[in-house]
Amino acid sequence: MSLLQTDDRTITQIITTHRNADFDAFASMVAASLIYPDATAVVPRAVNPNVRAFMSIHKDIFDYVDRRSIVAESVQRLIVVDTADWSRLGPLSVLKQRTDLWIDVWDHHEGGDIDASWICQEPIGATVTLLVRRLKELRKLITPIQATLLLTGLYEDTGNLSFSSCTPEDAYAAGWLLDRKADLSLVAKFLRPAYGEKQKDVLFEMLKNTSRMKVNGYSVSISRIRVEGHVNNLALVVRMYRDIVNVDAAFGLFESQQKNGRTKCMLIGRSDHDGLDVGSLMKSLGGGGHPGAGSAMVTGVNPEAVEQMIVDLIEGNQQSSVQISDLMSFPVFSVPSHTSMAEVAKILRRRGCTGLPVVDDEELKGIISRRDFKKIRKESQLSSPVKAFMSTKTVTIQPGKSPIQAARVMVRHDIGRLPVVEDGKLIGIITRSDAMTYFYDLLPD
Ligand SMILES: [Mn+2]
Repeated sequence: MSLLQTDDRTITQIITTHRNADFDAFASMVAASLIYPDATAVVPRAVNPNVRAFMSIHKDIFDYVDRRSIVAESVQRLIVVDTADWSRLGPLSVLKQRTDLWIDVWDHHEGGDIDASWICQEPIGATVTLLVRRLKELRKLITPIQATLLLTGLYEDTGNLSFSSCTPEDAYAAGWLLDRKADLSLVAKFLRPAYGEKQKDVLFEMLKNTSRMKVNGYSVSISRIRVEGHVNNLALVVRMYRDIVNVDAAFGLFESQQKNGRTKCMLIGRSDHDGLDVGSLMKSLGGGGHPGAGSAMVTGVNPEAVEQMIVDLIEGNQQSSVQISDLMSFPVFSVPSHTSMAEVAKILRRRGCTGLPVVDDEELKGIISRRDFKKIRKESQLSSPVKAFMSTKTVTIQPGKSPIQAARVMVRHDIGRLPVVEDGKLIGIITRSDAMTYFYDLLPD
């Protein structure tokens, strides 16, 4: 800890953040200390291992103290970054009792029970972005090292600006930090520290037991591993695992035996798919996180049950969202199977479409498309019924499936439209452009 703090100065203003501080939390403290020059940063004792590594290298650059240097009674102003929850502040939560305390909060999470005197709380990619906004307004000069640290926090919480929680302002903030000489190779180094022997062992163990499954159209891998003692950086291991196994979402379920004999499960998830929000999934299990990454600690539940809970939550996640039936077109224009090819050609031309479903008594018999006309060898065949030329191996989809699943089926079979079928009956059709409409949020209200 820094020795710059001398005993003759009473600390009256402090900046702090949540326990297990990540880069966004730590960098936000550093940014806050530029905004509040009279305040002293109090780093929680528990910080993430990669943040710890950063701090040990940069000891002399940032001025911070341990909470033991703080006399709670002398504090007049408390500045909290990256959380708005007393329970996440650790021992400093004793300040909750104080009624005369001025409290400033900077946070990008929802909710929290800190009754702030002043608050800046917005749903944005990183807390750092909120502080950069103020640094810009104040025209503060920051050093390349500070810019690098701030960018590391911003990149960590936005998945290098790729998570769906990332906003344009996060990207502009990143640009501003790059302008101030943030070093991208250092950012990458801090966010992806080298793997130690223990991490490698865990990763190899996970890869040995790899299993993949399909849950509501998502490829998912859940790996259960028994770990002895404490292993740092399991989140990195899970990220690496997801990259190698190449699934939409990977989960590591790390079991360890507690002193009282009960099993403790550390659950860490990584998602590379916008539709699968690992953070909200973990929230349902008592943890938290962001759309791309999250974790939860589950005790007293057997690991099989935790595995089943993950699967159920992913299934539930899909059901609550948009289904094919919300996007499909209906009624569907179709032709009966006795229609002549000449008639079909006319209809296709008139309607300007490339294919039509063939339906008898609401039942889908096949699909006729422009391509099928290539099968016609002589003029006289134009008077033959469509059933002789239509393709009967039609790919269909059920109304309860998701737009993502529809898009995947269309890509896999190289088709632009999918008949929506329920109990053998054609009830609608979904086209590639319907699916695109959904993905680009152009859905009508
Ligand atoms: Mn954050």
